[in-house]
Order: sequence, then C-alpha cells, then structure tokens
Amino acid sequence: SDDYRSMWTDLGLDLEAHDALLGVLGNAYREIYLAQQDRPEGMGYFDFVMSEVHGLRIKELLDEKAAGRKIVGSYCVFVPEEIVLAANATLVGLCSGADFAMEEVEMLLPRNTCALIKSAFGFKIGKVCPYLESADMVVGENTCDGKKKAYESLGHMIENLYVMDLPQMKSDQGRALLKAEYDRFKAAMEVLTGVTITADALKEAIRTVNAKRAALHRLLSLRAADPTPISGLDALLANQVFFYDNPARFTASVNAICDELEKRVAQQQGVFAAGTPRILISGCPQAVPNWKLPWIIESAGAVIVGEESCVGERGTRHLTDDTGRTVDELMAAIVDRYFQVDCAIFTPNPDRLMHIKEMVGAYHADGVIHYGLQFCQPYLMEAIPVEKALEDENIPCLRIETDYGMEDAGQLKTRVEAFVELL
Ligand code: BJ8
Repeated sequence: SDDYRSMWTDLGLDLEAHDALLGVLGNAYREIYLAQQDRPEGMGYFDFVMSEVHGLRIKELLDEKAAGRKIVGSYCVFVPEEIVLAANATLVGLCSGADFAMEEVEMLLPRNTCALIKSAFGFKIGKVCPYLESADMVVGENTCDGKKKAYESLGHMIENLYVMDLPQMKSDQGRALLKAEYDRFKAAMEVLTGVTITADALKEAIRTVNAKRAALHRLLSLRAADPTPISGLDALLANQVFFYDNPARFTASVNAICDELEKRVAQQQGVFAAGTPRILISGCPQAVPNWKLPWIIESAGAVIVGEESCVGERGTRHLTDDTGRTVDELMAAIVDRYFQVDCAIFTPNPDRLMHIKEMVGAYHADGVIHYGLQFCQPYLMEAIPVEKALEDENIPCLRIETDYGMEDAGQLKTRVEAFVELL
C-alpha cells in the first residue's frame, strides 16, 4: 500500500531494491509454502505474518517507537530477550537468509565468508531491511571469528552497534564472563531506555519468553507422531517467526495451531503418509527466507521431524527459572539458562552431540542431515566427529555443505534422494 511505501521511504529503504527483494520472497513463499498439501489451517496465521513481514509488523514496531519504546536488533540467540523486555524494549531477530548486493558485500568481506554474515552486510548495504533500519540498537556478539571481525566493519555502517563478548569454554571462567557481559548489557539497556530493570519486570519478561518457548515445545513434540501432523517447512517457519513476532500473539497463535495438531494426531492425519522416512536436521541456523534445504528434503520423499539448530531446539529448548526474588537471582537464572546453549563456537562441545542423539530418539528420526554453511568453520569442523559418532551408533548421517545460491540445488537433490533411499 501507499502507506507502507512512505513508511519504507522514511526508514531510508531503497524502494526499488526492496521491491525486488519482496518479489523474490513472495515467489519463493508461494512455490515452497503455499504449494504444500494438507497444511494445518492454523498456518494461515503464519501466511499472514509472512505476507505482512515488512508491512504490518514494521508498522507495529514504529508505533511502539512513537510511544517511546526502543527496538533492539540481534543476530544471535545469546542476546537475552528477557533483559530487553524487562527494560521495556522489543527484541527482533535480524534475518540473514538471502543473498543481497553481493558485489558490494565482497568488497568489504573476503569471498570465503559464510552466507549468513554476507547476507547481514547485503541487507544493510542494499538498504532493504526495515527491521535493521527500525532498530535503536543492534547487538553483535563475539561468537565465530567471521562474525567477531565482521562487526568491526558493520560498526561503520550501523549507528548504534553494541558488541557483546561471549565465552568459548563451558568453564567457571566462561560462566563468569557471560555473567559480566549480561550485567554490562543490562546496564546498556537501562541507558538506552531510561528504564531501571526491576525484579518484577525481569520476572514478567522471563515468563513471557518462557511461554513463547513452551508453545514451540508443544508444537515440536507433536512432530514425534507418525504420520507427523505438520511439515518440517511449516515447523521451521514457526521457529523463524519466533524471532520477530509480538511475543504474546506468537504464543497464542502457536498454541492454537497445537490444538489443531493434537486433533490431527488423534485422527492419525498427517502431511505425509505414515512410514515416510524421517529426518532430523542439525547444524547452522536457517534464517528467513532460507528454505532451500528443507524444501529439497521434503520434495525428496522425506519429512523433517526436528531442527537441532538455533532456529530450532538449540535456541529454544531451555526455559529460564522464574522463581528468583531479586534482580541478582533472576539475572543468575538467565546466565544459567543461556550458558547451556551448545553452539559450535564452544570447545569442547559434547552437549550438542548428546542433544542430537536425544532428538533422534524423541522424534523417531531415521537419519540426520547435517547442514553446514560453506565457510562456517565451527559447524563444518564439528560435523565430522558428529557424523562419526552417529554412524558408530548406526544412525545414518549425511553431511551437506552449501550456501544461499540455487546453483547446487540439483546436485543436493540427487544426494538427498540417494540418502533417503537408504533409510
Ligand atoms: S549461538 S549458531 S546464532 S553464533 S554460520 S555466522 S557460526 S560462520 S550463526 Fe550462531 Fe549464535 Fe552460535 Fe546460534 Fe559464524 Fe557459522 Fe556463519 Fe554462524
């Protein structure tokens, strides 16, 4: 609409480039999502969210800003939404799931940088992300070397970039670093918003985020059924929308879908026939609109039953204890909760392998497809021992290394089909 166009212009977006991006996004959504058979009706909510992803949701954020609320953008699940909400601000995930302005990006970053990082730069340089342009503060984090160094360059393009340091080992010193960094972040949020974070506000924020996670847990656990009541593509979408929807509305909408899915499970109604080979995806995050690999897998006669990913269970599986009574106790609970996230930037990282095996069992997966983004050292390196450990337990594993381009789609499809045949 014209309203949206003037909103995008005011945000400083490049309208022509933005039209091109929305065109590609809309086509991909139609071809990949709307073309699916027997989708749960509740997915209509996510279809609406996606059709308004740069429209209504941005308008809501701008209305919040007009009312004095701050918007904080993040690229990693280590940025605690609880602290942001407790300071009366809103957290949005900044999606980095599509290539954009690659020629300009490659003047600033080496070619052998992962697609996720390049995409974050492309959306900024191309002026096509209204979330990024709405943010009053953008939080970067020292995770992999690629991101850590990229934020130095991104800092020249983004006005209020805050960088959070993160530990690399699950040691006492590592925990102390995370605690110090979360305390520093809390203080930075208080400065940004002018709000002093109280125990009551923290408690309420913890409950809001836990409710969002619990709704997702409910949805994910229903995928253990055979036939599974929801496709992997649709479940991934719920995991993706988790990062930028209004928290309370997201929770209510996911719970409504779960009511429907429970009926489906009771009636043994699924999106794929019972007995369809079941795949667990494990590895790098899949941000909107990176639907390439799940699309290939679910067009190859298999169904995805779980995501061991930050856009998935690695990001949401733990709840934060809300029983503390003081700010210090609640902050300690937040540190405890996030310190369990088993990102491959940690060394060693045995919990991740345990979680993969646990998920294989819980969702009755027949095999694991390890998804590694090209040039992502943490996950590509970890993939090799993970594959070996799984195969030692007779869990078939296929290691995929890819990017956001479609050039390798045919070759990937052949490999995935051959793998599915074996299951
Ligand atoms: S907690 S997974 S969201 S860092 S794909 S940029 S690792 S080279 S994204 Fe992540 Fe936080 Fe960890 Fe999760 Fe680097 Fe790899 Fe690129 Fe990556």
